[in-house]
Amino acid sequence: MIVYGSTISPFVRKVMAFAAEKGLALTIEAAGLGRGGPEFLESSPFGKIPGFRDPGADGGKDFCISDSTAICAYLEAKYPEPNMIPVAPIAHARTIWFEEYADSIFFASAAKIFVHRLLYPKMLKRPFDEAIAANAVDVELPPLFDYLEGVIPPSGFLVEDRITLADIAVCSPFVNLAHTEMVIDPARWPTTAGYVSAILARPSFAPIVAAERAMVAALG
Ligand SMILES: N[C@@H](CCC(=O)N[C@@H](CS)C(=O)NCC(=O)O)C(=O)O
Repeated sequence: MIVYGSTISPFVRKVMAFAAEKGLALTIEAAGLGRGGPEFLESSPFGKIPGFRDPGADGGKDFCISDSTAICAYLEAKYPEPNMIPVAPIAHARTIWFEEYADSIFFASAAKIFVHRLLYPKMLKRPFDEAIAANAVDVELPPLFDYLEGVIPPSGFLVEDRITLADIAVCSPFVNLAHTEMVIDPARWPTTAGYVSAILARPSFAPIVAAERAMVAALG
C-alpha cells in the first residue's frame, strides 16, 4: 500500500504512525508542495496530502482515497486487529472527537506556527508573518492545551486506557511545533507535556520524528 505525501504533514504522519501501530508497512512516495504526478492526483483529486493507494484492492483495480481520516478508517476496517478505533459507542465517539480536535481545532493554530516559523522562512523562502505565529503561541494554543490538560486520564491514553487513533491524531501536530523549537511548558501543562513525550516515544512515532528532525536540522 502506498501513501503519497511527506510525514512533515501531521496528517501523513498520523497515517504512518497509525499503520505502524497496526503492524502495517506502508510505502511512502513523495508528494505535495508541487511534487507528485498523475498517480498522486488519482489518489487525491485536490492535491492534498496524504493520498493513498491499495493496489488491486477494488476487485483487481487499485483502490485510491485521500484524507487521513478516510485512510485510517479504511485500514481499520480492512485490518481490524489490533483495534485502534474503539467500537463501543461512547469510546468510538470520543475517539472521533479527539481526531476532530486534532485535525481541525489544534491543527488550525499549530499550522500558523509551523508555516510562519519554518515552512515559509526556511523551506520555501517565502514571505512570512511572525505576528501570526506569535498570536497562535500566546493566544490561540493556551486554551487548547488547558483543555487537554483536563482530559488526559491517569493511564496516559485518551480513550479506553490504551493506544488508539485519538492519541495518534492528537500528538501528531506536536511534532510540527517541536520542529519550530516550540515545546509545551511542562510547568504550566505537566500532564500534557508528559503525555505527548510518551506517545511520541513509541516505536510507531519515534523513527518518523527522528528522520524529520534530521531533515529540519539540515535546513539550518
Ligand atoms: N483533512 C485532510 C487535510 C489534508 C491537508 O490539508 N493536507 C495539507 C498538508 S498538511 C495539504 O496537502 N495542503 C496543500 C493544499 O492544501 O494544497 C486530511 O486529514 O488528510
